[in-house]
Amino acid sequence: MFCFQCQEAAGCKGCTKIGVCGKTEDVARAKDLLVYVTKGLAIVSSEGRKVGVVDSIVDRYITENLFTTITNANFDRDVILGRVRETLKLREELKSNVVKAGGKVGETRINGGLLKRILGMASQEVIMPDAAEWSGSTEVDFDAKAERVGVLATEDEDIRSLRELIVYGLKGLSAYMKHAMNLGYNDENIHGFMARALAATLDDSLGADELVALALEAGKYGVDGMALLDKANTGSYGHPEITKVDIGVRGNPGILISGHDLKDLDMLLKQTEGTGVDVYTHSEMLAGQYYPEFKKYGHFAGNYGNAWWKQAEEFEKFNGPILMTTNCVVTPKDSYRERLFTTGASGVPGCKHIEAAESGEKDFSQVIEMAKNCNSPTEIERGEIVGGFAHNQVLSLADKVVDAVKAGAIKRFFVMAGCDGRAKSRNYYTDFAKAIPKDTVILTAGCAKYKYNKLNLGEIGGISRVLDAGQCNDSYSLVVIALKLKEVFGLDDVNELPISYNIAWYEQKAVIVLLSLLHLGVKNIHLGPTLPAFLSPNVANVLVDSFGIGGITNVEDDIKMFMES
Ligand code: SF4
Ligand code: SF3
Repeated sequence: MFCFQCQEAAGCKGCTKIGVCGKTEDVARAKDLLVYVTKGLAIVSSEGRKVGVVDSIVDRYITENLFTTITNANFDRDVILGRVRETLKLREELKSNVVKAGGKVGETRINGGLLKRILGMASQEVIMPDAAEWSGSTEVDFDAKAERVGVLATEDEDIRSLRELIVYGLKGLSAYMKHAMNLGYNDENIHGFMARALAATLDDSLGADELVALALEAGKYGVDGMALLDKANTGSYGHPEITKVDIGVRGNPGILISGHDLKDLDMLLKQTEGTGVDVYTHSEMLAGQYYPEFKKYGHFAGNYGNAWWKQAEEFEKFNGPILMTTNCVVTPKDSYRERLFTTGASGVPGCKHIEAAESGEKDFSQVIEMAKNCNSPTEIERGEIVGGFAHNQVLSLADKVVDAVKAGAIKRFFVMAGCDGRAKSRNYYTDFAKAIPKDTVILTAGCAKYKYNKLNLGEIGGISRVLDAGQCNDSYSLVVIALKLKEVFGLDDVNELPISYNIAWYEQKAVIVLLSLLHLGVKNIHLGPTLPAFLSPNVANVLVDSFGIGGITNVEDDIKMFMES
C-alpha cells in the first residue's frame, strides 16, 4: 500500500504497511481500486455529457465513492469492493446509453492498411483509457489490479502530486455535496466538474500548468459546493445563532451522534422524541446545537467529549450507543464496538450499519432500543461552550465588530479553521490561542476548535474572542464574513484586511477548503502542523511563490510574523 492523503502520513512521506489511521493493506487496496474505477466511470460520464447524457444516479455514485475513500470514513473492505462491482456495472450501462446518444465514449482509431481503407474494409475501434475499460469479478482480480493503479502508478512526482491534490480536493467536495444532496439540494455543474476533473487525473496529455489550473478550478467549485451546503443547512434548519452548549451530562440514557450529516441528526431527534432517550452531539456534530430547528427539542442534550481522536476513551465512558454519520471513525475498542453504529459513507467491519431507504429515510429504532437499556453517560466535563457564529449571526453583529476594529479594540482576526488530530505537535494551536494578544479574535470552523474552545478566552466589548462558525464546511461562513468586512472597509483586496490564516489540516475536506481560499485570492495561508506529504518540493514551491503558502514554526515567532504582516 501507499497512501499519503492525510496529515498523519507516516514519516510525513506516506503509509506503506498499515495506515496510522488504522487502514489495513487490504482495505487500502480496495480503496485504491475504488478510486480508479470511479475515475473510469467519470471518464464515461464526462463523454456522456458531451452528447447530453447526464445520469443523476451515476453522479451520486461518483460522489459517494469518493466520500467512502476519505480518511477515517470507511474501513469495511466488503462494502468498498461491493461499490467497485456496482461501479463497473453502472459504467457499462452508462456506456451503452452514451453510444445510443451518438457519443464515442473515447477516441476512435481507424484500423486497417491503405488497401483495406480504399476497399472500405477498415474497422473503427474506440479506444478508452484502461480505467474505463478494465473489468474484474473476483477478489483476486481486484487485488491484482489495485496493486498497479494506486498513487504510485504516476511516476513523475510533480504530476503525481498535482493529480492527488485534485483528487483529494474532490474527495472533500464530494462529502459536502453528499450532505447537501441528502437535504434535497444539488448542482449539476458541480457534478459535471467533478467528472471532468477526475477524468483529467488520468489524462497523460495534461502537464503541470494545466493541472495547477484545474486544482484552482476545483477551488471555485469548492466555494460553490460549500455555498450549496450552507443553503441546504440553513434552508432546512434555520440560521445558526449564538448558543451556549452544555458539556456536562443529564441523568437519562443517551445516544451520541458524531460526524457531519445534519439530516441524520434531524431524523434521530424526531425518532427519539418522547422515548426518554437524550441525544448528545460529538465532535463535528456540535454545530447541530446552533440551529434553531434542532434547539426546540427538549431531549437534545449537550455536547459530549472532544475532537474525533479522543473517541476511544470517551465513547467507552458514554455508556450508550454512538452513531457515526461520517468520518472521523477510529478503530473501536471491544468495550464499545457493540454500541457503535455507522451510517452513510462511514463503515467499520463488525459494527451495525444503518442503510437509508429509497426515500432517504433511516430507521434508528435499534439504536434507540439499545439506548433504553444502557446507563446514562458518565460525566467527563462540566461547563459550557459558546458557538453559532456563522455568517448570518456575525453579520447581524457587523456594526459592533466594525466599530471595535475602527476603535482599535480588535487589532486582528486569526482564522484558525480546520481539523484536530492526535499529533502532540498540535498543542501548538492551544498555545497559540493562549498567547495571541488579548485584542485579537479567533474565527474558527471544523474540529480544530477543540484545541482552544474550552479555554475561556473572554470577550472584547461583548464579542466572544473565539467565534465558532460550525463545521469545516462552514469555513464558507468565514469567507462571507471576510468579504463583508472588505466591503465595509472599502478595500479592493481581501488580503488588505487585518486577518491572518493559521489553518490546521488533517484530512481531505481541509484540502477543498484550502483550494477554495486560494481560488478566492486569499494569500499567505499558513498550514500545519506539517505541510501535506503529497506536495512534491516543486509543487510546494509553486504554492509558496504564487500564494505565499507557508508552514508553522513556533508560537512566539509565528505570532510576531502574523502581527507584523
Ligand atoms: Fe496514512 Fe492518512 Fe492514508 Fe491513513 S489516510 S493510510 S494515516 S496517509
Ligand atoms: Fe474533523 Fe475528521 Fe477534519 Fe470536519 S471530523 S474537520 S478531522
